[in-house]
Amino acid sequence: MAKRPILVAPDPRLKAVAQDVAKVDGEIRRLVDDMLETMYAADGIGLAAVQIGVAQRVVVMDIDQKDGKRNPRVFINPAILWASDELATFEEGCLSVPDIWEEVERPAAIRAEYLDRDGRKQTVEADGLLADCLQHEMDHLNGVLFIDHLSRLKRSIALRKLAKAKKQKETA
Ligand code: GNR
Ligand code: NI
Repeated sequence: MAKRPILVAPDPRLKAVAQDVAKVDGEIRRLVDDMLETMYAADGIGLAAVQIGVAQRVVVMDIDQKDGKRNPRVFINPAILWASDELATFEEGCLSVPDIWEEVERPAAIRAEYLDRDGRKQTVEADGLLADCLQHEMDHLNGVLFIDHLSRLKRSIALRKLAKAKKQKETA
C-alpha cells in the first residue's frame, strides 16, 4: 500500500468527471488500498479517487473509526436510486478544502447501488452521516466540492481563505 498526495482546491483535476470502473480487478483493489491508507493517514472519514488525481468512480469511507477500530467501506460506481424529499443539514469539511467547515443541506436519506471490492453489486440504504458522506463523495466523482453548495459569498470567502493559506505555506 502507498499513501498518495491529496489534491487541494482550486486544482483543476478536482473538477474532472470520473469514469465508471469497467472491471474490479487487482489494479482497482490496489487503488482502493492506497486510498484507504491515504484517508486514514489524513484523518478523513471518506475519500474519492478524484482527490488523488485518479478520475475513476471509486470511493472509500470509514465513518465509525473510534479507539483505533476500523470499518472500511468501499463503493465502486456508486449511483443514487432514491433520495428522500426530507433534507438534513450537516457541517461538512473536505480533505481537498482544508480547514473550512460549513453547513450543507442534502437529502436526509438515500438508497444507492454500487460494486463492492469483489465487484459484486450491492445496495445500501443510508441516513445520517453515512448518507451525507456518500453524497459528498459522489459529488467528488462529478467534479463537485461541498463549497459548490454554498452561497456565492460563502464560497468566495472559502476560496480566498484557501488561496491565502496556500500562499502562506509557499512563503513559510
Ligand atoms: O473527512 C471528512 N469529513 C467529512 C465531514 C462531514 C461531511 C463530509 C466529510 S468527508 C471528509 C473527507 C473528504 O474530503 N472526502 O471527500
Ligand atoms: Ni471531500
